[in-house]
Amino acid sequence: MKLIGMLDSPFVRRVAISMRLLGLPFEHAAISVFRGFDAFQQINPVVKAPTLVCDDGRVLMDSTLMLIYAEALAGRSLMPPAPAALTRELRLIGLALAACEKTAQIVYERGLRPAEKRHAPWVDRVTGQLTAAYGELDAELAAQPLDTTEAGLRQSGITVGVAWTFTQFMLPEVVPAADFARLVAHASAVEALPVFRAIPCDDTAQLA
Ligand SMILES: N[C@@H](CCC(=O)N[C@@H](CS)C(=O)NCC(=O)O)C(=O)O
Repeated sequence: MKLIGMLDSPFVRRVAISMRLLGLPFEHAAISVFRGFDAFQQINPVVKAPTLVCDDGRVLMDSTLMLIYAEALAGRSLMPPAPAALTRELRLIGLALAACEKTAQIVYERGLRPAEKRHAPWVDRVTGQLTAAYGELDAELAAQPLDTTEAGLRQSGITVGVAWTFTQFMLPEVVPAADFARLVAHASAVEALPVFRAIPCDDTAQLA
């Protein structure tokens, strides 16, 4: 299997960390959807990161769909099986993915759209959504912290940690760390784990 995409993309990074935790071997090609557009297009004409090239040659998109495949290959899941625990798990992952999406929208607005064409009400809307997602996540962690041991880590713990690190890497002034103490504590704990350290948020790239 080959995972394509830069590790400053939280979507790529959550797949890489999960596959490593699941014990699945894979190659990684750090190709940017922007600077490496032509090379990326040769592998996946849709140019979405992450892209997963499976051993049968099929090309998958969307991190959540890849994780379904990865878990089927590994024969085990990073999700809790019981419905009550699963709804919380899915809610946390959904909030973290929304935060990643909103962070990326602001990064794209700043990096790709000419200054004179930026639309402040849109940026304000997205910023409000981003802040709301992290507010909800911080409250969830205050009510019940997540397991941050490598043995006990679930998909929610991975995705929340990866999301927070991504936003702090890209937009620290938009989401002040001082306002989200539980998220800071969670991310600090998981980023210290060997599996997170082995797959760092790539600080050499500006845009995934
Ligand atoms: N829902 C997707 C989101 C993936 C995504 O938006 N990736 C960004 C990079 S962080 C991308 O491919 N951007 C280029 C584009 O959409 O044209 C997932 O979970 O994989």
